[in-house]
Amino acid sequence: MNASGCKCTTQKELEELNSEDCSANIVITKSCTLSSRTGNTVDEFGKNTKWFSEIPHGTINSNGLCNLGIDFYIEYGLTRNKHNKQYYISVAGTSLSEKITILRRIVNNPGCCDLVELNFSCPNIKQEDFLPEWVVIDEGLKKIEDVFPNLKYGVKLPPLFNKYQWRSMANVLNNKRNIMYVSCCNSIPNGYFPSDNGGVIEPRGGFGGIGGLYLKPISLANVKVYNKLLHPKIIIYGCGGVKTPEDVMDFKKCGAAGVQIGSWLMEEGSVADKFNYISDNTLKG
Ligand code: RRO
Repeated sequence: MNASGCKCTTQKELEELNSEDCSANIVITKSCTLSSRTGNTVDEFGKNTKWFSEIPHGTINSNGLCNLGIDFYIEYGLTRNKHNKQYYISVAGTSLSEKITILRRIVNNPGCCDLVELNFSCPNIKQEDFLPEWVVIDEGLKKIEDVFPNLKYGVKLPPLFNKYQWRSMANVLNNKRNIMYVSCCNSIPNGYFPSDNGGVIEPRGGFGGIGGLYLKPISLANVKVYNKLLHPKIIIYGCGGVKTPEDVMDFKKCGAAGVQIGSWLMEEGSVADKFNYISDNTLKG
């Protein structure tokens, strides 16, 4: 499947992923909010900004949750030609209460998606709190399971870096009833890469989420540890720097059931060709 945020915001992008000619078996949307927003893609004067850049071994972005709003992603899910593919809606919102409102719309439109992915780890919007990630996720998932006892979901996890953090997060996730999968990991927050004139991206002073090869060993470590710590019913997807069949194998060796392809989709070239190259050259199982 694609990683949420990469070539999955507009109807045209979703159609490409969802096309019969593309071997992605799951299509996931850009993380959405209740209403559409331009995020950091437009500055205060209405001019388009450079919010994404390739850097030597990966990417940096400060998209800021630019998306078409939940109603668009519901409508797309209800009207798309299924082509035997699953369709997941990634839900962010800018607060827990907004997440709940978005989820209510999803629940009120049965069949609009196969699963939701909850994104608690957007690196590019204003932090409302400074609590550890597992505390925020625990509070969020408890509330969501309370309000929607039958809603199954996946969670996009932030990259974590030591045993204490991993154990704390695993403990939170293992205590949830409706979690189906985790995706490891979202981009590394607040990287910076200089250009001749400030950073290579414009919003937030040039600071943004780092993806691609920089992320790969970090994601592999997260996948490997969670494979030990998480209840086996929780599927683990690897996400970070996947560009070759060997990358997929590396994630599988660490215990991933599948991968999400992110930064690579942002490079030149057809999204379908990239998925087809990976699936034609990767052993199944
Ligand atoms: O929109 C973004 O800036 C963004 C999001 Br929501 C996310 O989860 N990860 C990322 O790298 N960028």
